[in-house]
Amino acid sequence: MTIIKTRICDLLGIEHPIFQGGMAWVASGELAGAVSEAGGLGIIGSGQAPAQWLRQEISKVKTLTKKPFGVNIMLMSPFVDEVMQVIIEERVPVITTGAGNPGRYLPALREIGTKIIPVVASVALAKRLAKSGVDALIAEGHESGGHVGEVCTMPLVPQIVDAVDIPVLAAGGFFDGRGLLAALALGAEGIQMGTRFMCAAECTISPKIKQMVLRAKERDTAVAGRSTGHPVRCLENKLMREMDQAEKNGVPPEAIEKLGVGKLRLAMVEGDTENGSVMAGQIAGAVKKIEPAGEILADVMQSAQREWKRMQRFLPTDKRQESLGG
Ligand code: TUI
Repeated sequence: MTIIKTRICDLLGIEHPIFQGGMAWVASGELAGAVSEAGGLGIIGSGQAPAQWLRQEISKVKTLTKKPFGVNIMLMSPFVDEVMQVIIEERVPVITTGAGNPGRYLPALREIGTKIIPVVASVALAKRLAKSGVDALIAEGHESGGHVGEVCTMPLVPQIVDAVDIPVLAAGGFFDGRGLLAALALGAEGIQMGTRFMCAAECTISPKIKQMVLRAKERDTAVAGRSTGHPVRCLENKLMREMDQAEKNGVPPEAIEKLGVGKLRLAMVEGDTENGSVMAGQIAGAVKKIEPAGEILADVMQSAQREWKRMQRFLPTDKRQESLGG
């Protein structure tokens, strides 16, 4: 059994330092429960869903596992206050946040002992949040799916690691144990994967979207909506071409924003691969099969072991330490 223990494992009481991204309209209780039960951190993506939906998904997770799990709060959601209320009532052990600054919610969460792990895309916000007492950070690079910052994972992670004292996880472009070891080498203490978990057997999205991810190559994503101030990375399709054309034609940002409304649900739930917003990261090209979440986690850990062993070849024989096992 491959063992990699970081401060994240101790902080949260999880076996492997691997988070499943809290993807809106993708990461339901079923997926989160399976990931947590297998030793990672499963995260429900609350997106723009109302509080009632979240309450139901939290109870689903609680039937699937007794282990820690998380909820992602999308800070642009109109329901963010009521979602926060549910998190407090249900005493959710871990929250991650995205698409904004969670500053004003920190005191209430700290009071109930919830671990707070914001997703950040810049050193400036990482520093500000570390000062305000969050437990860890996720540094998310431009390779990621969905709402993205400008800086790629490789330069972002070490700069955030150097700027703060709390544990940092890396997100954006991760798929297997090679990436996990690379993230550790950059100073991170774990990784978050989204795109690979879209193709987990327990993931409840439309099978048509899973097939689209399985067919995707490394150049098949693009970023749209830069003029709106919150660009999103998706697989190329008709909607993406329309948004691109609208931006080139100088259509005002509010109108471009409108083109995207309701389109994430249209893709993930209805399975509309052409008119929906198929948010996915550049690593989509590496995802080749649908498999249970537990097998994804096992594969990441086993491939980390293989890669660790391979890298030992760069050392003189008497300096080799070939096993990550315990
Ligand atoms: O949040 C994400 N990824 C997302 S959210 C989402 S749902 C959505 N739907 C329509 C439009 C926009 C989003 C899909 N994917 N990742 C975490 C993340 N947060 N990446 C970047 C950021 C971020 C960006 C700016 C965090 C903070 C920030 O600055 C806010 C501030 O006030 O400084």
